[in-house]
Amino acid sequence: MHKSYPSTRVRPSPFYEITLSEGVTGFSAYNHMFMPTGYGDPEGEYWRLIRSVSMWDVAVERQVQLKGPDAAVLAQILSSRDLSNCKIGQGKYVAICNHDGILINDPILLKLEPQLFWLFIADSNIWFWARAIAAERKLKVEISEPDVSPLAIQGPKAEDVTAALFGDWVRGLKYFWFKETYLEDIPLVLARSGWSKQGGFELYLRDSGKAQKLWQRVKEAGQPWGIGPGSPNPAERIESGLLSYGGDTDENTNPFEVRLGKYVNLDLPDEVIGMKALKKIHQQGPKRHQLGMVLELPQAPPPQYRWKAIYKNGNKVGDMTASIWSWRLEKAIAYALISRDCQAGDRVEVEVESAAGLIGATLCELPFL
Ligand code: THG
Repeated sequence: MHKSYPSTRVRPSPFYEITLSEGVTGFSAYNHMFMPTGYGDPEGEYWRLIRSVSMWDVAVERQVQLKGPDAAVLAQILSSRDLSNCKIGQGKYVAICNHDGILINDPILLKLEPQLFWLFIADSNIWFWARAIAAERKLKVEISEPDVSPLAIQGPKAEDVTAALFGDWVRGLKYFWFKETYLEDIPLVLARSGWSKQGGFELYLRDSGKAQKLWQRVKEAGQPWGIGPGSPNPAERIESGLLSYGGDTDENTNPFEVRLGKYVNLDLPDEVIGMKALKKIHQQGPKRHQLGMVLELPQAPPPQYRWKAIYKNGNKVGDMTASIWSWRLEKAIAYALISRDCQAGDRVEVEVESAAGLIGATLCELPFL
């Protein structure tokens, strides 16, 4: 797939043209692609996701394909989660760390065959990383980017829409499990997955030439439930406690600091990258943790209210990494990456550029909802 693009700088999603015709109003850059971020009605798009069903072009969730006799070995060397019990047809949320135990991606890993894996990566280049590690460890594995583009269907009615398209068997699919299938002549992988806690599926389109047709079929099938275009939703994901790698993490963040400790298996062998460091970090105790924060702000925080210093009793104790207006809570909420000395219930202050200078906030446990 790499070679067929005009440039590596910005690569088009196969849904790009159709999102334009749907009235997309903004994009973000992710994995050298443009990801739609909205269709002009943030509150309407939020409630559609919470109350009915939304469809998202998330082709930016690019795959790194591992194929060959050592594919499973490489998948495990890259992941700090034990994959020995991962079945064919199953996906797992995994942490990829560097040699210092720092989080460098948090993909969903799919095991398609004994020697075939896809890593659905967040926004950092794991294609290079996997190739370098495979070469250094002399592994027999081919690393490539397949022609696979995710389209997400998310919301409480997502299951009805997906069942209308594929049949009632989809209702029995377990979380992160998937099945290779077709919609008419459109080759797909169908997974119960997605970056929201409202329930839903992801359709992994295996032929980018059929993107327009897939979008139209999903849109038609979703009409009875009021489907409409959307995008990964910043308010819902913060309410739900989902991590955004690169947004909520910095170059020193380890998985224990951002609530991924439950996906780290410290009994894995030291050949797993970062394992030695992770054991040490765990033993010494991570310095920071990720908490929620309710801001003393009666309106939506402006977009620049991210990566702002948090103070307690005049000392810097952490950073506010993201903030948003929650329409369900009717509060300005945020994520804090903050010293373990601070806990839920503590009152802190956030350094933002406003007439007030500092704004008050109260720490809380995640998720908010
Ligand atoms: N879908 C697919 N690939 C992806 C994403 C996606 N790759 C990049 C990015 N998003 C990966 N990040 C996440 C982060 C959290 C979750 C999924 C992808 C998630 N977490 C749940 C939680 O934290 O509660 C459940 C985790 C679990 O139970 O194992 O769903 O969206 N294809």
